Amino acid sequence: MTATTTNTPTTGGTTHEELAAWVAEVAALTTPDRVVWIDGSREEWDRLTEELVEAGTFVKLDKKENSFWAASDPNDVARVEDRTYICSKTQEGAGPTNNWMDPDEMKSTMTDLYRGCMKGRTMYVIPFVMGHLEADVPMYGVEITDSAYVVCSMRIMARIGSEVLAQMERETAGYVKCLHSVGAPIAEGEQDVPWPCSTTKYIVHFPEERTIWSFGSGYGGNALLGKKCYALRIASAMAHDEGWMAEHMLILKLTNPEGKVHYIVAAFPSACGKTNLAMIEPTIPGWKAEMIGDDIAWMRFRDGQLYAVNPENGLFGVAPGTGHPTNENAMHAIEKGNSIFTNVARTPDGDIWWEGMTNELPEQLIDWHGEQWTKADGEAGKLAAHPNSRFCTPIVQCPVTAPEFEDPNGVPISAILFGGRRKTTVPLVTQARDWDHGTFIGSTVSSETTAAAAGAVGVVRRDPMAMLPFVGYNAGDYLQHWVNLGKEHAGNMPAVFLVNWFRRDADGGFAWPGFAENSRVLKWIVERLEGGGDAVETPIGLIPAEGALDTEGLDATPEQIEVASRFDADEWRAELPLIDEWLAKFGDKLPQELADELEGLKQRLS
Ligand code: OXD
Ligand code: MN
Repeated sequence: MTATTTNTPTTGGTTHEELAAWVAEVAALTTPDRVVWIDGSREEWDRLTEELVEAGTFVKLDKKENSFWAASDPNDVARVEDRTYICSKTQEGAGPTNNWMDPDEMKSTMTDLYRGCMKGRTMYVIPFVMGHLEADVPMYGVEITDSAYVVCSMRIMARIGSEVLAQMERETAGYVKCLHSVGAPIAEGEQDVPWPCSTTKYIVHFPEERTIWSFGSGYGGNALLGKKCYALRIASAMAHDEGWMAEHMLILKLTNPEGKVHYIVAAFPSACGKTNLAMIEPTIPGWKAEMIGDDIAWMRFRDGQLYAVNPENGLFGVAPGTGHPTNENAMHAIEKGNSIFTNVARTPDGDIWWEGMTNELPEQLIDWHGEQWTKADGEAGKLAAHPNSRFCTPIVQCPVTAPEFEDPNGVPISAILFGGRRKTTVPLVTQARDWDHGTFIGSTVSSETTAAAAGAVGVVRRDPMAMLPFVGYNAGDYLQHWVNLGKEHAGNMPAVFLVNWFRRDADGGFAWPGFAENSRVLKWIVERLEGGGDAVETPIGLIPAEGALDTEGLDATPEQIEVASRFDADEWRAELPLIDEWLAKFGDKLPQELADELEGLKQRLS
């Protein structure tokens, strides 16, 4: 794009010359009818939500204050990983797990797509910061978008608006350029649709330039560019260069009955219960859990210790499976309103519903397609909400949000948990022997796929550190970065654990009750951190010794607990070729330390 100015009618503006020039350049290319600088105020939210109601994108919910329902185009319901690119300067920079295209070629293709793409629309400019404005290094971004739905969602998910812009102006700050268009210009006389999008979709990252270009989708991680695109893909590249970590992890504060606090982070692939774990209500007496983050952790070393902050300001949770029986805290957060619900079902009296919200099916609903749905439909297996439907809610509304959420310096981390959704093989909990072993465990995390990404559901795929779709550079270099940090900060790295709540028993049911009962596993983990918690060595790491897990009052038979938590050498021997095949993908980028770990595992299992 060449720098040009534009005569497009504009509300707002900036003294940040470089930013002003970029905005003018984008406006000249995309030719919107008007440009609006977003101030982040309540008045602005009211105006935009009203406009979205008028446009048919939003339905105002009578039963939830200041809350709205939206349904996307049925072809725009999830992150599109096959359309997501890391356009590093070289293909090797993107590595074996990312789509790549030459950046110049991609820019040329997308510049053609962007030309005139905002015709008939408003172009919004959203100044935002991921993390805190008061951080030592504030992590600025500016998203240009032609979607008011994106503006409203970003106002929940990030800290946005005038205050951010004013600070950027004072500092003449650098920022991540995030360009988004739904890719649906409105021709003269043409009527807009409630959910504009395009059949051509590109979610593109230029990691060296810290730039994001997204086209064609209005949904979630494809469009709210502060989240996956910036806080994970671009931030992971920054973190690699600058010696920190940007991870797909929740942040949890645990307080034991003696009042001792531990902060842990946990990485799970999308839609594996991260939000539920982040808001867990322990079932064991005297224990307290509070949330600092539910999806992303940025971790930096301070005084030799690893500290985590949550760069986000909102929850963008998978709705189905979040409900009164499983996550009362999320329901309380939602109850307070100020939320956007996308692709969930509506009740006739203006509330929302999704599978798993209640044990009982409602009598009557309007499903996410806007069609009538009855209890009989539900009993016949017809879903009322899309499996990847979402609630978008301010994080501070959650009753278990810890005060430390507001601390720009974050919290010191004592343990990292990895998890996935596995019917077999992976025990309830395993502790890694040391950092390299923990990195090896993280690099081989596997899970059955879910609806969070487009594609088949239920297929086992490797998802290193739950970052497969989110590493913004060569995943071999990413693993090496983990290994290197362990060497650089030897003795100060968190302990690493692998968990699996999803193992099945002989009847095919879940062997472990999961949800709040996972607090029993957290208790053992904290005991291990404090030098207690009996464990036995196995070839895959340390697992709880018999009787070491607190199972008092647990509604599970001893056989089920055994099935959930046992190490099975045969299952692991069957797993080895799969791990072999996975790590072979990295070729000579596979860190030697991880190759050695694999060799060690093979020997211990032989
Ligand atoms: C998410 C995801 O939206 O991981 O958090 O897909
Ligand atoms: Mn996620």
